Amino acid sequence: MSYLARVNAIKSKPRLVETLNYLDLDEKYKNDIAREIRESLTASQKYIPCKYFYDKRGSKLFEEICQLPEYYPTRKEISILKDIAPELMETFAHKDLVELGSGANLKIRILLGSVDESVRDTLRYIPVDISESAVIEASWDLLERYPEIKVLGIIADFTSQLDVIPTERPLMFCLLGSTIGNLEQEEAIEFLHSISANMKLDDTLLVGFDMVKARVTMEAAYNDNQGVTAEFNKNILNVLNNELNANFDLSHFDHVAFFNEDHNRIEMHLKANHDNRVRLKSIDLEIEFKGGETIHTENSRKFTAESIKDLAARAGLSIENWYSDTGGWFSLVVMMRRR
Ligand code: AVJ
Repeated sequence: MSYLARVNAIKSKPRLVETLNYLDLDEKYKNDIAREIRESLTASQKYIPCKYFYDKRGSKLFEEICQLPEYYPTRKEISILKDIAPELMETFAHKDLVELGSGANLKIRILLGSVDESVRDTLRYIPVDISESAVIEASWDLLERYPEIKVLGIIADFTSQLDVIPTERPLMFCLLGSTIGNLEQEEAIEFLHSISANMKLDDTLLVGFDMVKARVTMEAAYNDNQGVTAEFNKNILNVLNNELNANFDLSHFDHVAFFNEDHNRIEMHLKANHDNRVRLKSIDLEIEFKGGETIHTENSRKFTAESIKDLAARAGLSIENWYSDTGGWFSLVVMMRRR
């Protein structure tokens, strides 16, 4: 079914969906992107905030990345989730499952699939994502599988719009896929802090962390043989072409990804392969690129047990449970608000 058909199908089935909300953040989004891109492309190290990867095509490409043989994080996280789902969901009746940066709903399906239909009947799933297509398709797909569940889809930038999430019911926040790794240390602390400020004492927060491991393994995950990650990276220029009426020529930029040891992070860049000039018509901006110059498009931080404990402590969270695969490549950590 086409995307639009799905949207209409959902709208015509209010019985299935308590409220599938489309928060009208369009205006705000337009202001944000104009302001942010003006600032980011005129900085001395040019950059583009990585949330702009996720238009419809970008979200699809990321789904493809998750299937790549080199991209281990999704597979590792899913294998851990399968093991721990029954334990995590044991006392979950009548709660909300809030997924920040939901994308596709594969992981949530593992959690929901581990409980009885009678329990699912009492649950509500709240996917929060900046990508409208991701929220709608994930919600629709979930409702097809589990018509008894309630879904409240929220299209929002969860790093700055946490306040739009209803928190009156008991809940578990999920921040999976090492999404937290996109934030710098101070941003991550502040973000986790704001989540904990929205948590009641019995609420939980499940966070997925990709761990530091052999450099070759990490670098291969961001330099796949089929070039899907390269396409994903370059697509961010398409997003600017579409949103800001820009004229980036994608063939003028090359995908670069490497592990930066000083910061324990994979960095992705787009490297100009010769001098070129780009015009962003909507914001009346012209940018020059020297051959070899890069646009920094993403940080994906990798963690250690120490750095996770430090992060939780500084965000006012206590660690309740810790789950890893046998190789220690990925960790799922259950946190609660510190009393
Ligand atoms: C969705 C942010 C967790 O950092 O690994 C995948 C995004 N970028 N390949 C990650 C991503 C390049 C991904 N996160």
